[in-house]
Amino acid sequence: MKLYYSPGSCALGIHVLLEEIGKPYQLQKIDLQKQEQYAPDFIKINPKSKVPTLERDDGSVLTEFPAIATWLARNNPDKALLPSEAEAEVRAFEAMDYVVATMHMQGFSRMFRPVNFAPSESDHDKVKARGREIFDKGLALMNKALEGKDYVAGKFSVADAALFYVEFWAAGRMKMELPKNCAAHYERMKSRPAVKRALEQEGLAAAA
Ligand SMILES: N[C@@H](CCC(=O)N[C@@H](CS)C(=O)NCC(=O)O)C(=O)O
Repeated sequence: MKLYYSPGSCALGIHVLLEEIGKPYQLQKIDLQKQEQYAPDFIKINPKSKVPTLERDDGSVLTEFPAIATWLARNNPDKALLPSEAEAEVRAFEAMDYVVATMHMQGFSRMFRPVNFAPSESDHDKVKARGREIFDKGLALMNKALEGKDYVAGKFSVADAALFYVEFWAAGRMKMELPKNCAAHYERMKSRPAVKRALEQEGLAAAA
C-alpha cells in the first residue's frame, strides 16, 4: 500500500490507522503548500487532487477518509478498528462522518480556505468566523460524546483517528484550548505508539 499524504493534513488520521495495523506501506508526500496535488502525475492517481489517497496492493486507488478508514478496518478485522457490536459501530461511523464532513469540510475549511466559500475578500472575515463557530460546536459535541469514555465508541476505532486530526489542528496548529474530554482524548491518542510514530514520521512530534 502507498499513502499519499501531506504533513499535518487530514491524512494524518489514515497514517495513524496504517501504523495501528502495522502492515508494510509506503508514504508518498504531496506538498499542498507547493500545490503538488495539482501536478499532472498526481491528478492521474487522484483526479480530486486530495489527500489522503491510498493506493492498494492491487494498484487500485481509494479516496475519501471514511471510505479508506472503513476499508482498512474491514480488511484487518484482527485490529478491531471498528466495533463489532452494531450500536457502537454506527456511533463510530456517526462521529467519523461528522468530524470529516462537518468539522473539517464545513468548519476548518471556512477558516483556512475562505475563498472557496466567498469570492469577495471583503466577506472572508465573516466566512472565517462562521467556520470557527462550526468547528467549536463540533468540538463541544465530540466532548459530550466522549463523556465517561476513553474513546468515541468505547474502544479505539476509526472515529478516534478522525477526531485526532481535528484535535491536532485545534491544539497543535491553532493553539486552541480543547474542551476537557477532547483534551484528555488528544493526550490519550498521543500516548499510543502508533500515533507517536505517525507524528514522528510527519515531523510533527514537537508541534502536537
Ligand atoms: N472529503 C475528503 C477531504 C480531503 C481533503 O480535503 N484533504 C485536504 C487536506 S486536509 C486536501 O487534500 N486539500 C487539497 C486541496 O483541496 O487542494 C476526504 O474525506 O478525504
